[in-house]
Amino acid sequence: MTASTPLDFTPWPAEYAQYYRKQGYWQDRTLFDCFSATATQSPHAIALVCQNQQYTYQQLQQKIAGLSAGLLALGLKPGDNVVLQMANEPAFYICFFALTLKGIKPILALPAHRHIELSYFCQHAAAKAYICSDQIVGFDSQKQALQLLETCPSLQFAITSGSASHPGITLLDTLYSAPCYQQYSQPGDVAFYQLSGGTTGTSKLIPRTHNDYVYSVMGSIEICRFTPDTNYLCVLPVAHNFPLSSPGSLGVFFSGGSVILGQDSSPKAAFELIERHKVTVSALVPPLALLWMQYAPAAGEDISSLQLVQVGGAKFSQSAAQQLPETLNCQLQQVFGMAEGLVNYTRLDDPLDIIVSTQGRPISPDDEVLVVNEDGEPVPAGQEGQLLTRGPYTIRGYYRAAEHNRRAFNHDGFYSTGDLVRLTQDGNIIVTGRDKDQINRGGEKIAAEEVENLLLQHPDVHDAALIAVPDEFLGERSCAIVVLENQDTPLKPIVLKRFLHEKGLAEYKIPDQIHWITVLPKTPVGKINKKRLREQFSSRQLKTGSA
Ligand code: OOB
Repeated sequence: MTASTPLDFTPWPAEYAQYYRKQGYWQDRTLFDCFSATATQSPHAIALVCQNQQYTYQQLQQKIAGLSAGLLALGLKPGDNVVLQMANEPAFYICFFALTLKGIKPILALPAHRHIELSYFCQHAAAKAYICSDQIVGFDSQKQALQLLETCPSLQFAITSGSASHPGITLLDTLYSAPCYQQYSQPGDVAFYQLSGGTTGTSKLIPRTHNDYVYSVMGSIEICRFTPDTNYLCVLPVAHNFPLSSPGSLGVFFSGGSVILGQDSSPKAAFELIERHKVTVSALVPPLALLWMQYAPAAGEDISSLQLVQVGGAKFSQSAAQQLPETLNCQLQQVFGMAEGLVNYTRLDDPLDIIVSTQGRPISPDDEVLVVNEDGEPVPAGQEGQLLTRGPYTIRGYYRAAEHNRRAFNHDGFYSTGDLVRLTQDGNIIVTGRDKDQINRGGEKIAAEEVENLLLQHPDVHDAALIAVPDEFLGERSCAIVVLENQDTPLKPIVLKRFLHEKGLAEYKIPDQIHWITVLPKTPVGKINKKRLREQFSSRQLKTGSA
């Protein structure tokens, strides 16, 4: 009932699967098995705190099993796909475990996703339900749900965690039934889908199995030394791979600590939670780390419980990395990971110069890391090249993306990350750049092609290119270079921004600045010469009139 077709999921070759089991990486336990192990061992320990709500492991486990029964009673079945879009609230974890327990596969949308992204996920995966939060700031998720029900034929249910709903939308709270612990998912099955940052079109769906994900979490727990004493503050979006699994909230649940959920990542709000809940560890993207560091010296809150701050998702500058331990009076760990699998960490006992100048090394001794030149040949340590990887928790293919898979995976099953890196003599990775058409806006990934295609739909746009330009705070911001149909008729950048917004594009993908050009420079083979554009526009400031 839960078997996936080859189109949906590219399994690891049998000899690899066998090897990963033999090595003890794949332990044939489901995500819920791991949660339950903690609930059995420490039923009364606090698993989760959010505002004035608090759950012990036992309470959370009962909620999960109760909801899982209700989801089946509603009409969802093992093997179904659903889109799960939640803010940082306890219902996310309850839904996540309840769905995966019953072999129903959530697609982990981010709170920032809007109609374009959500309708694509629903349609591409023939999703049967859309489950959303009522608490996504500035977003009417119920209106969105009704719109999805209208436009996506596969969608049968829209469910909200809110307390009042439009007709046609089910309240999550009404679904809880008597707990049912029967599992409908095997450890080797796809448990859920993460989303790729994307390079072409909309994000790809990343099928993660119980076995591979549990291993990545367990390996991370060991490296980051999560214990029952860990109080983990989650302020990044709950569903993102970093705060979910590196070791993230799942790492806390599998090791018996407490997750403190924050809705506001700004330093004041976060520091109050750190003080109140004696937070020991948190995960941040670089711009947020910078904000915390700016605020810390004059902060009135006591953050002395903080032992470790993890920074990842985008390159953290060496100078900021150097200052963080002293400024926040805790240890720094750099995390270089990807939703497709591979996660690298600097180790807690690494010398400081490695922690500040590298992005660490893989979780597993059997993560294979290749750095190759443009011909696919390995380059010596110290030399820059493209990073390819293969291993016990790195996927072998995206969901329903045969053509893209041929480009993203080589014939030996290595995933081509699109990152440019250099390996140090001792095996640490330094991220030096990128060979994919993507903008990394402070950890949020934007596929240039997706935005370009939408810009081209505007009747006044003749040609368009989206590039990354340096930004002091975000690392990179996005800049659209546009050729107008009629160059004598000026257009205001705001018109194009509004156009993209009205199309239903996530806000973070809307270009930070827009410039006009008479013709886009081309390479000898006729592709847009983005390198030239970056050189030309990198020093342009954000100013009125340009954006
Ligand atoms: C994490 O996952 P994704 O899927 O949102 O993005 C992956 C990409 C990487 O391929 C790389 O281009 C970039 O984000 N990246 C970094 C980085 N961490 C991620 N680039 C430079 N330095 C870093 N430290 O972003 C993610 C997943 C799990 C753990 C941490 C991050």
